[in-house]
Amino acid sequence: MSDLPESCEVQGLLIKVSGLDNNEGDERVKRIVHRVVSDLFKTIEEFDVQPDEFWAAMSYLTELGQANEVGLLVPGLGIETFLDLRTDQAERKAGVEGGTPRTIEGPLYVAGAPLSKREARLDDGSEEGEVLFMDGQVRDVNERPVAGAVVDVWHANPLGGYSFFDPSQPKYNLRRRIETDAEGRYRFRSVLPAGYACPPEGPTQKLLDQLGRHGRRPAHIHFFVTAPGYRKLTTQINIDGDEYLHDDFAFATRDGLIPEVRRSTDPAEVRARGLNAPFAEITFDFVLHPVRADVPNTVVTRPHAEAA
Ligand code: MBD
Ligand code: FE
Repeated sequence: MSDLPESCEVQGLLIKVSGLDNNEGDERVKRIVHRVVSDLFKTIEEFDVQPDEFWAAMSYLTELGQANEVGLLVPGLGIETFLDLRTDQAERKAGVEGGTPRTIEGPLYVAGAPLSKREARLDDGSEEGEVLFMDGQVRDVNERPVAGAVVDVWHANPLGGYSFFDPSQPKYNLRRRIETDAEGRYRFRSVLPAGYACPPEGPTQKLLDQLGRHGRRPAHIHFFVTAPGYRKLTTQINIDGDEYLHDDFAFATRDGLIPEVRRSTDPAEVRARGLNAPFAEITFDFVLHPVRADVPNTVVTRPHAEAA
């Protein structure tokens, strides 16, 4: 590898590129741009990247944005998990321990889902799939129930598609916000999701193919759990038994997030629920930390769609 990136000429170029020779602008942005562009120059040098390879990469980024898949490639490259690991580490350093593990938000949250007290039904009866009853309690790390917490839940349908992003689904299908009762309890009825697969013709899968990787996620259910005075929890549960449970392209599976799925096949129980086929039940409690002034908060600001 040549030392061109280290030469006076290129070092001077990098200083000017990142505005480090002027007194305007934002100091942090300048330093980060300097680092990122320097590292890119070194990468180009080390791999002897040719101009047409470089422009293929730029076309790729353009395509990624145009396909609205930036939020899909980020978890696929483990970057969203890395951000979580850094938050975990900051909490550990501050002695914030225990509680429900966090895991990534992913790109498919839609804000503004219908809000109800204590319980909800997430589907409108049009989904063909195994019925799921899920319930649990929101508590704090001192075992106290958290009344008035909001459990914001979203998941895919039995075909692996998310409402809004899959326009064939009803508005806010499989998306609800449920406020916990005086004992911190919530419950909902839904249908078991299937795992997600990256769009096979999209730019994310195109890169994964070149890495010899699949773009599949195990079946999962997402949650934001919030309550005044508590740190926001962003997490997911996985549906046990999925073949991708420990082979998630988005690296979101964590210990403590794989609850038991109870199967009810007893005809009397099935009838008592007003159903005509066996159903699944999951109980999962969420444990929150009280707010702390000395650790960065866990509310992540990022763009979210809102269903029209
Ligand atoms: C998903 O459903 C998801 O949760 C993530 C992280 C990436 C792609 C699809
Ligand atoms: Fe998801």
